[in-house]
Amino acid sequence: MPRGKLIVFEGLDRSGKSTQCESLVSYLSERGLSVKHRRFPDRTTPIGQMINNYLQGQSEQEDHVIHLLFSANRWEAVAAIEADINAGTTVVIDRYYYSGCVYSAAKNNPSLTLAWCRHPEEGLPRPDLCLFLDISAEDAAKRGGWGEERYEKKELQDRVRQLFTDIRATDDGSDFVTINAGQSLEEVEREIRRHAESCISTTDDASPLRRIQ
Ligand code: 2DT
Ligand code: MG
Repeated sequence: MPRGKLIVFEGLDRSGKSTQCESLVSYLSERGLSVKHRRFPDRTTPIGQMINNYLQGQSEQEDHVIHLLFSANRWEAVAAIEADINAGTTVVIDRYYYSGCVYSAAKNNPSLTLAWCRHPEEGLPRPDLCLFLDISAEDAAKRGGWGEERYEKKELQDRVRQLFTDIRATDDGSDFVTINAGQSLEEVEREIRRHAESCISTTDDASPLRRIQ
C-alpha cells in the first residue's frame, strides 16, 4: 500500500489556513483518499492546555519554556502521525514546525535565535509539502482583525512574515510552496489543489518519510 503524505499549511494568523486546510481535507476525502486533519497547537492534550492558557493570557511562561512546550506538543503526536502515514493515510496539518520556529524567534529574545528554536524540531517527520499562505500583516488585519490571543499584534506578525522568508532560505526548503493568499478564496483553493495533487502523484511511494535535519 502506498504511504500517506504529510501536507502542512503555514502562514500568519488570518491568512486563511484553517479554511483552506478544511477545504483540502474534504476535497481529498471526496476523491476517495484516506485523509486525517490535525492542527498544532493541539490544545486537547495536557501540554496543549498549558499552551492554550498561555496564548489566552491566563498564564505566563518563560520564552524558552513555551517554545519547548510547543515542540513537545508536536513530539507527542509523532507516533500517531507516522502510524497514519504508514497505514496509507494522508495527514494534513494546520501549522507545524515552521510556526514553531518563527513565532518564538519573532519575540526578539537574544537567546532565542531561529537556529536555537529549530533544534528541538530536528528529527520530526519532514513534510512532503508545505503550503505557505502568504499575506501581509496589514491585509490579514483587514480580514476582520485579530482576536485577543497573545501573538495577534501587527509588529509581531510583521516579524513572523519576515522570519518565514528567512527560514525558507536557510532550511531544506524543497517542500515549501508560497501561495499568494490575497487572491480570492477560489483561486487560492485551486492552487492548493494543484500542488497537493502533484505532491500525491509524484512523491515516490518507496521513499520513506524524511526527517527534519
Ligand atoms: P492558531 O492560531 O493556529 O491556533 O495558533 N504557534 C503555533 C507558536 O508560537 N508555536 C508553534 O509551534 C505553533 C504550532 C502561532 C496559535 C498561535 O500559536 C503560535 C499562533
Ligand atoms: Mg490564531
